[in-house]
Amino acid sequence: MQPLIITTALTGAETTIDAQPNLPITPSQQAQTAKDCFDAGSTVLHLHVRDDSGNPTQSLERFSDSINKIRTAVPEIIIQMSTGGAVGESFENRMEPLKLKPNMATLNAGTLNFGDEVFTNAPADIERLVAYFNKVGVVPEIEVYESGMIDYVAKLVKKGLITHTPLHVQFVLGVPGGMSGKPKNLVYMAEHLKEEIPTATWGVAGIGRWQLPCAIMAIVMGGHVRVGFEDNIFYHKGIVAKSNAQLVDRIVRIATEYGRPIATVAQTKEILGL
Ligand code: KMH
Ligand code: ZN
Repeated sequence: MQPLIITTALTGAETTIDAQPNLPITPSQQAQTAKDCFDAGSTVLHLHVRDDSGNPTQSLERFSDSINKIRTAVPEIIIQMSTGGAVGESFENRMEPLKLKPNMATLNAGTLNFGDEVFTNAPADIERLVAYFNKVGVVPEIEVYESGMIDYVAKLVKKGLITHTPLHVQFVLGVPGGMSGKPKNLVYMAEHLKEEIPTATWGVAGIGRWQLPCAIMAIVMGGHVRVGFEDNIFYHKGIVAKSNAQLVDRIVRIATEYGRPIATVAQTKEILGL
């Protein structure tokens, strides 16, 4: 089995400081969190940023501030920028931070209900984004919320529009309105991906109460794991986690007990083709 890549989605766009008082918001807080999570064993940072009021933003300047501080604190960490942003953000704004040429960025593979809102990713916008990724030379991580999105991505691969190999797919399971993180769903998604894009690697971001069970399954199944306050704010039911690093620590302990090694930066780059 491949070494386990642990991604930390440290801030997100939806989590509030009221719900999770330890949410890193400022560039300095994000840099400290990046260092703590890297020291704990996480080699990839899934990055959203906030403005001074704590609201989600796709501002180039704010991304630049955060990335500069993160790079100073922990130069080795792989930064994966969000092009998903917050629900309702315009596609133009969502694409904006790619100008900073991150190591990697997310590419959301379709539209779904997202709580009471709609997270819109129209085919024309996705294909525009794919072309931009290719032009700027950013490696995509494909965010997939249900199985039809795998078929759509496979079509883009077959058409030669998505060219990066091995393609890395993140199953995001448990969004209210999307596919849940039940074990049978994850097994199905992994098998379906294998049929459609045999060379692809995958990770799973379980939302809310699905974070831990999905992570444990991925450790056993040979997938990779995403944890962090973007997806889940709790350590146990009703107990708010102390830090993102606490969630990383738990995954490292479980994987180590199971006998799956944690990926180093070099191994992460090799697996992701960075
Ligand atoms: N905030 C979600 C609506 C991504 O980062 O690419 C979308 C999201 C996906 O977080
Ligand atoms: Zn995100």
